[in-house]
Amino acid sequence: MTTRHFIIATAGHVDHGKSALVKALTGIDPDRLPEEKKRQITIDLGFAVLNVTAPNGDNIHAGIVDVPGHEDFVRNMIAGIGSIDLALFVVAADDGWMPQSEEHLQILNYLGVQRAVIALTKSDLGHIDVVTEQIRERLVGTPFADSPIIPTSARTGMGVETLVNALASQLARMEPQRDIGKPRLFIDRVFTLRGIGTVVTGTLTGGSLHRGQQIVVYPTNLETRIRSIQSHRHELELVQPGMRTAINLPDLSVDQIERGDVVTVPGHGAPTSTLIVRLEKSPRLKEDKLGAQPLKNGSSIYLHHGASRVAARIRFVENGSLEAGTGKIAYLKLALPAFAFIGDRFVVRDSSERHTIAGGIVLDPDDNKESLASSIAIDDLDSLVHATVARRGFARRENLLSKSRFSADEIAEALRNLEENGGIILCQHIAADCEFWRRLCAKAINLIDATHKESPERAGIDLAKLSSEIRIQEPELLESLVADLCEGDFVRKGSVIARASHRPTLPVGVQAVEKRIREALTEKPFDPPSRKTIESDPQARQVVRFLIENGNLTELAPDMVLLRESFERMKSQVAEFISKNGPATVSELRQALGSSRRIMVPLLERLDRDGVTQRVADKRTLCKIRNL
Ligand SMILES: Nc1nc2c(ncn2[C@@H]2O[C@H](COP(=O)(O)OP(=O)(O)OP(=O)(O)O)[C@@H](O)[C@H]2O)c(=O)[nH]1
Ligand SMILES: [Mg+2]
Repeated sequence: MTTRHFIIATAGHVDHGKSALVKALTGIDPDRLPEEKKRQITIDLGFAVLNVTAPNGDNIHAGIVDVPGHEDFVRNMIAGIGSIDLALFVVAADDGWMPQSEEHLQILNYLGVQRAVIALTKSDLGHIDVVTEQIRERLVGTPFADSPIIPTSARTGMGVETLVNALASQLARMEPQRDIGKPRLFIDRVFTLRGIGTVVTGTLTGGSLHRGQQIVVYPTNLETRIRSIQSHRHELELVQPGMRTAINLPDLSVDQIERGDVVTVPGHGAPTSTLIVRLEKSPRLKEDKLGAQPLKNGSSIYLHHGASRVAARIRFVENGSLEAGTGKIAYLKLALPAFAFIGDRFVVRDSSERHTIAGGIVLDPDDNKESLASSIAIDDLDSLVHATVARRGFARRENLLSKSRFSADEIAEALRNLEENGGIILCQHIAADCEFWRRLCAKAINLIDATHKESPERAGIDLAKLSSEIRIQEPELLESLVADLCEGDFVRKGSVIARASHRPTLPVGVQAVEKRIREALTEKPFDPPSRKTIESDPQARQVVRFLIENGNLTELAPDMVLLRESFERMKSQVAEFISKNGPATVSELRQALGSSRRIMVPLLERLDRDGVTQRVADKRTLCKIRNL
């Protein structure tokens, strides 16, 4: 027998009997604050748990979040319903549809809640038929249009069992929240327990968390370890998506964390302060109602995302304002960074926090201007992946769409699909749009060929030059490009890439220059003139470089070159001298070889590096194992 986890949240106007109903369902009074008891009103979120058996025999474990209905506490209400599966929508039979019935319904719609069970509470006080009809009418056109409406009374117990069955049959038809390996716990409570320390609670989504796990709290970026985990007071090793979760973070103090912060695991990107979103204003907002006025460009608002509430400013991509019943793409500039994923839904309230004025969905939490150009199909993973890769032509595979509601495996599979269909190419750490890649390769090939033509004496083009010429800034992109070219007709030699068929040759007509250089270096082979002297003109410079690249000359220092034979001879003479006479100074070796200090110092340094000689005080000895 399996246990499936879900989260239910209440919703509905103040005093309509939400908390009393939760108590009737679960035996738990969700109003826990003294102030709530005194005023007989819910102020902040309350919690309870309901275990039911699905028609197929499965255990269903439902965490219940009881929200306040009073208009002053809508902010708390939204914090509680960020990641719920089912709404327990409450309307009192003696009062009917009221302003927060409407506001809560719109909030649930903005957040994309698809299922509800409607409880017609206080049915002992009458008007069941009239109010049922009124509710049906109000639900037309919403996802709850066909939701069951169950008359209940917390006072007499009427309908409570029917309600439990209705909740069970709704949940039985639902899939538990997905585990995509990207846990996010939007913190809705922070407190400290004596002897235990800081505890945070929230509804877990996106992935599991386990005891001892390394986590990070955003936006503060505090890293710590989970000491212990509870769900509804039970100590657990592991919590899964869709579970009410309390975790003990003893290394953090309560004042380092607040409601709205997010617990997640490192490696899935960072919070950001500009979101690209699609804003929607409910068609239900009638002109005569407050909060119905068109939302103006530049408005200051409050964004409710997860359990957080953050001040933000709206900038529409195309000017104008947002009318009820329409949607628009906008930037949201946040006062504090949010850890939002593509596809996250949110609610917008006005700056005085009196009205819910809009809602929406995150299209791009990373403020890529290119995201605005196309209409982004964020629910279709293949299109989303292709659009993300095509945006800049390429993307690193590793962190592609890390802030999305898809798992790393699903994203990798989408990449493979797209590669098979010829939409993108995958090369090492990079995924690239085919057209972009074709052009990039063509540019690189042109450049390599041009270099071979202009400088046939050179081994090829330096990779640093190649990347700056074709404006590649990311080392991974260059690596992948080189790897791809080298699969074909190109080879990499150290920091140079060339056509495999390329053989460096000096241009005809410079043989005389080469001869002159060789003569200059042969005259006094162990004490040749400086490179500057030899490279008297551009042609000579070209020849010297060619001879170095082809191993005919040895570069001792930037301004010092020797014929390779001279270098080899000097090396063996140094070794011979020391083995015959013991450790020798620079000056002794200089005299013995008939060289100069100018040459001898860099020569010996080179021999030290090559493991031939070793410096001991001011003398050179031979290395035990010599690289002769
Ligand atoms: N007659 C009758 N009274 C009820 C019933 N359910 C709740 N009440 C009463 O209605 C009042 C409000 O109930 P609550 O459960 O606190 O209402 P609420 O919706 O949680 O209120 P807020 O959380 O403040 O929005 C209390 O005095 C309850 O005793 C019911 O089924 N019948
Ligand atoms: Mg209440």
